[in-house]
Amino acid sequence: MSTLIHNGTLVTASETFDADVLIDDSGQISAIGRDLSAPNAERVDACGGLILPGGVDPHTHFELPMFGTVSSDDHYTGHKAAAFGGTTTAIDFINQDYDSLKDCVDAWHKKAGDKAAIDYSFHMNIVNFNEQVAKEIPLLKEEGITTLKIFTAYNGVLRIDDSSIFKILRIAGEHNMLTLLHAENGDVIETLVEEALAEGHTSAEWHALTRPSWGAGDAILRVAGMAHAADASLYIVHMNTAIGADMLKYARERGAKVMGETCPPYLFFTIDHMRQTDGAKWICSPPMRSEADNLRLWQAVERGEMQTIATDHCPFFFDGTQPIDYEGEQIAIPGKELGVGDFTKIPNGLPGVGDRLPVMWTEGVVKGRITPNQFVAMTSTNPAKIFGMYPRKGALLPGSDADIVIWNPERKVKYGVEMAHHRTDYNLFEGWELKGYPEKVFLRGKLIVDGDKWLGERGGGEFIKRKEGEVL
Ligand code: DUC
Ligand code: ZN
Ligand code: ZN
Repeated sequence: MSTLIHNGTLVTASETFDADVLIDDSGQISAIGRDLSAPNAERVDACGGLILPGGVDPHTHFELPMFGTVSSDDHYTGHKAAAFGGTTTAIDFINQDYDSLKDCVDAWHKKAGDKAAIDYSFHMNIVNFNEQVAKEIPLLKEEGITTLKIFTAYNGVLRIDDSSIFKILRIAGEHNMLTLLHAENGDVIETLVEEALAEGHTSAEWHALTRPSWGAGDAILRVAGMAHAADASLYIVHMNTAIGADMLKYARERGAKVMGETCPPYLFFTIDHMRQTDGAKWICSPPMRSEADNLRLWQAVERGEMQTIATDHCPFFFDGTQPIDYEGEQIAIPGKELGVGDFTKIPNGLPGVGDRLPVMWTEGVVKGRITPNQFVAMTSTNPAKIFGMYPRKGALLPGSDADIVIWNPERKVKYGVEMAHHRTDYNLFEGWELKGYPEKVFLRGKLIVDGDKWLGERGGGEFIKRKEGEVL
């Protein structure tokens, strides 16, 4: 059965125009135009709202083991929350838990396959580098994985040395793969954490105080320099600092193929939130900074110095001893309470996959900081292009998957944990008045969210084999 969406205004990364969208029975867009005639199609009235390509979140961590617990959204619950917030594709990170990268990929498929409720893909973390891994990296492309992630922090766990980073960048450059960078200074962090604990500093804000913001700046510049020398492209994840934004701009102006991503919390919150009694709610890495950092990051978003807005969604309960109701079941998953009395034991990560579009629309578009087209570019089209899924994803074009959000720009909501659908017990935007919200969400032509109703299903998401991406 084909579907005709009418009475709406299309918003793409570059244009805004009134048109109908015809979706064929294979779930692809077959035509876009005014007053399309499709007598046999089911008609969906957009009620004068906006028609956007589904959001693409290139940075999530579902069911990620950490500090003796696990992030509390899995590939079903996290996908459901994403869909309610207008996101129809998410890219998760594979842990390098086995010697062979193929085994790591298979393990992540096993975790996600039966649960996925939106379309999805994976990046490969490289936390151990050797000859065998070097040989296997290009083979990931056959699996539809064209991106790697490396870390300059988490000494002894995730971090690799600069020589390995340079070699990985060279392999990636040679094979047109993109390397993602978690940029902090692991040695400085290790020293400061040791000292802080020895001096009895245990509260949440010490998580930020032991991770100085210049560490992001130095790591970005250093690795951008290596990427330039390796003729490779680089993408800085979860940018949280003014100095990082400055270094990104510096590197791009000098021809390095470097791109940047930020996440909504870094635009609004500061270390002062971590000083509150519930400060653990804001603990993630890299951490919240200052108002000056918030402002510089907004400036980078507004000016297009930053290419994407993702979430780094990695939720934990604030109090994992108290169950919440989730789809009629009582669920409690150990969370931030594990670090009461020791900030180094608080699981790192925040909820956000469902917050991204509604929060960025209100704070970005309604407040006049970005245009609706910039909003679509940063939350959907650019991630699809950078990560090799365009124009299948991130586009409203004939032949694109009909991942479509009917967006009601007039709908006002009081946002918070109840609306967000994340499987956790808190939301960072609790009580925020938002204007603009998804009304209906389609995944490959199938209606999966209708107002407050969930129509999606476990296993309804498809793995997207990605191609080489673009450098924006
Ligand atoms: N940072 C977090 O806070 N959580 C998961 C991974 C990461 O980089
Ligand atoms: Zn990271
Ligand atoms: Zn992350």
